[in-house]
Amino acid sequence: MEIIDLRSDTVTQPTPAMREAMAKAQVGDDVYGEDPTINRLQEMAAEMLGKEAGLFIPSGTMGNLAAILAHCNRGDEIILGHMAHTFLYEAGGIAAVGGIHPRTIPNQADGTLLLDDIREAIRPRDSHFPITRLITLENTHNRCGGAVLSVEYTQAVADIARAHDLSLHLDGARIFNAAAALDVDVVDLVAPVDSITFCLSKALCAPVGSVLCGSREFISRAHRMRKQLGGGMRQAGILAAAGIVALQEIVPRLVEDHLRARTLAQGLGSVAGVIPDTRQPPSNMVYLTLREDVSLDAQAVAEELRKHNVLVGVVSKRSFRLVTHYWIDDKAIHTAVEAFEKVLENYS
Ligand code: TLP
Repeated sequence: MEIIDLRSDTVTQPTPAMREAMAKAQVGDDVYGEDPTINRLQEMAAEMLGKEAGLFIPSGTMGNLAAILAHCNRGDEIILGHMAHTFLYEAGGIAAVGGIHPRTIPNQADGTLLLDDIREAIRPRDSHFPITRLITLENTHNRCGGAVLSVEYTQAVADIARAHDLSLHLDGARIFNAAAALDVDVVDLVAPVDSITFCLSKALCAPVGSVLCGSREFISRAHRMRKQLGGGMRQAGILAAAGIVALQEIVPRLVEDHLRARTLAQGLGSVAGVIPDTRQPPSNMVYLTLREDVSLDAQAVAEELRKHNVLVGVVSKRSFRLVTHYWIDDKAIHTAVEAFEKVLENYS
């Protein structure tokens, strides 16, 4: 029986075209800069994002960490949202490894940080305080429902950064989803930021990897950080080959996942017992909450759904995240909604 795995887009398996490209990939030692497939992926990624250079990195977590280490010195402070992936889900790496002080300010429901909150969080130069060095945004914003930050908003934050001599990093794990949702050129969306990490291994279906992009000078600093973190790989062109296919073949179809997320939210909106956060999810994520009269908690509902071969992410005691991706078709959406109906009819 086919499993419908909506826990994340990280669960995506490589496509047949990716497996073929991986099998045929030309490889070399990337620590010597001699892997032609990695070099090609890095050039393609940088060009697609309008940045000078790119760096293939094993994961999104390491991409953000290498970027932040390349921007900051020990004891510096970065400003980021309290719901940022880097703050919540990256094992405290910036503090543990980098000695970097996270200054969180509230994320709004739409994933933004209030511009006044950012301005207020910037420290005056005074020896009592850490030095504010960097602002980090996330687009799309995972814990804010897959929310999408606009070009104008990103530019407004960049203007503040410039005015205070700070840098701006973007956790753009799903930046191509953001560009598809806004129907804008991704180059315009990331033009205001100094650095961006995006992931090949989420909505883009590749098995491994992220690419960090920025100026040539920044990437050469990040290259050293990647090495320090143990992320220098050897014949990893086998992985980069899948990334190239992802950029060529998966990026153009992401809007399909967003349409299916809407169909899913609308379907779940008619199921007694759950309330989708919105029936118009901004990208490929559907967040929903159990109604108060449902006697099971989210974990128990997830276990019941598993019996119907539907896997969902449990976010809290009474809420879920469902993520659409390449391997979720219309039939899977229908089956998932039916499974929620069957499970909840007995408990609400
Ligand atoms: N997100 C994962 C989990 O860690 C929550 C998921 O299932 O969504 N930035 C963002 C915005 C992310 O969503 C993730 C992964 C990362 C960075 C980290 O990427 P990896 O897992 O490659 O280290």
